[in-house]
Amino acid sequence: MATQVEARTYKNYIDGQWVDSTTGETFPNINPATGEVLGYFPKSGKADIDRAVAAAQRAFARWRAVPAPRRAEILFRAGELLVQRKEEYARGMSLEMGKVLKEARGDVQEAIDMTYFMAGEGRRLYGHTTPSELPDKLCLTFRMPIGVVAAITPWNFPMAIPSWKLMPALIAGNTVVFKPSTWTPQSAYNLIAVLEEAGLPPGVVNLVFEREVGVSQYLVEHPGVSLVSFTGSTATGTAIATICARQNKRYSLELGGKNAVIVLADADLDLAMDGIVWSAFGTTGQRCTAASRIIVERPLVEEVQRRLVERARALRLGSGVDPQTDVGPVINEEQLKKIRGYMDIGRAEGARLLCGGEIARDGDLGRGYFFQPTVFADVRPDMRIAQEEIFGPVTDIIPVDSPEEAVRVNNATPYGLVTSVFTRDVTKAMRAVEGITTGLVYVNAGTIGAEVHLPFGGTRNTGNGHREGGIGALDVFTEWKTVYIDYSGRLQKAQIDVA
Ligand code: UN1
Repeated sequence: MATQVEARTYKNYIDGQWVDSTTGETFPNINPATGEVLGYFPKSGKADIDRAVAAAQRAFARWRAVPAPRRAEILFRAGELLVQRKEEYARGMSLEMGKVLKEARGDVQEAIDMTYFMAGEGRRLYGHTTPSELPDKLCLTFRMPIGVVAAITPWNFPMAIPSWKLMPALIAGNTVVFKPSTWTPQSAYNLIAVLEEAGLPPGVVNLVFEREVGVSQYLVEHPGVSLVSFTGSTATGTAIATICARQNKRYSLELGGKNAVIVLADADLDLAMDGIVWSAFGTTGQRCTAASRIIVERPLVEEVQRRLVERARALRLGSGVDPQTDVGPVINEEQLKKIRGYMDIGRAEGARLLCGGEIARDGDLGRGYFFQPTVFADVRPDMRIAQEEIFGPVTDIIPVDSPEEAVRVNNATPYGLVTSVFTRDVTKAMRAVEGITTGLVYVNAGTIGAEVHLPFGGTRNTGNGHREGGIGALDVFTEWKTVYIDYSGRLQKAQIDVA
């Protein structure tokens, strides 16, 4: 029998020190597959936020003065440490979050990719030089850091999403107060431990765990915070935007999705089915990129339904660290209940449940939060199950009569993150790409699979128009300084001295 290791108690990281929270209280980190306690993390209060923000403010003056290529060296070292510890960190993530090990490795890999990518930016951070309208005058731009960034992140990508915020913030010379989801604190701890070990100076990144919404709100409202970067629900994002707007504070939001796979009548169905299964049930549907709508041209509807039910029923539920598992648990009881609630909503709206629909309780599954992979058929585009983000292993089949209708239905939700389209016809593919109004489009691939060096984000309620990833991420974490240098020796007036 395996010996039960006593769960360790972790600390906040403020001003380069691992410290207890001022409340003295902790919360347990729970394995959603088994209910086992993996560790205890501090419950922080407003005083901890004050200390973290003050440390970040002090560090800002020093950090912004470090040349960006030097800042990059620290990020490169952090990337190397993540490579060395990929397996250990992936396992820890799988235990606390539930995603299967190979996906947890992908999550750590995404953080590695982002760390190296942004480290590379340390020797670029390009601005512009451009001619002046006047002689003997030089015009150029520099990127400036903004100040203290509050990074508030969700549990579904416990290391990748924090890296999307921290790495561009840091390379640009900002300092950070990081408030990770309390459902996945271990991965946040691991990421910060690596940055510390890589040589990040005290105060540049501060990590505060908390469980009270009021404490997060206090961080958002804190006058010492200049930018809030948030990934999570649209409701919380809107609340953050409202606070920030009142304070004229910068904010960047990455919110929900109601993504679709479009299957046109000429699609390679074997390929499409692989894409659908991965996109609908990968990460137990808990991705903002998950495909919770399958929009199918009518001639293929019966066949897609039949194959999808067969594939969904064959998926093995279990702990993410078990190599036999295809689909892990959902994160917690609240999510489980929310997903369960959508079953009644879907049925009441007239959708037909083809498979799943229940909390899974067989054997050991009863110890955790498992939901059966679920497929609804006969779904109309305006049903709530086709409009609202469910964030679980649930997908809808929506029949349509033409590629044009498929694109119209795809675009008609409050969200706009990802669409994928399966077709063998390049003209149909390009027409769809043109007509689709989501921030990401895939042709002949699922809705999952964004790479860090390209812009990531969505239209409509999916965000506020910003993009993470790619060099565009730097636009969120920097402001432009435009400099005019006049070496004419006389006072030249733009727009006036035109003749
Ligand atoms: C998210 O679901 O919040 O493309 C991020 C993907 C991943 C990122 C997902 N690379 O699904």
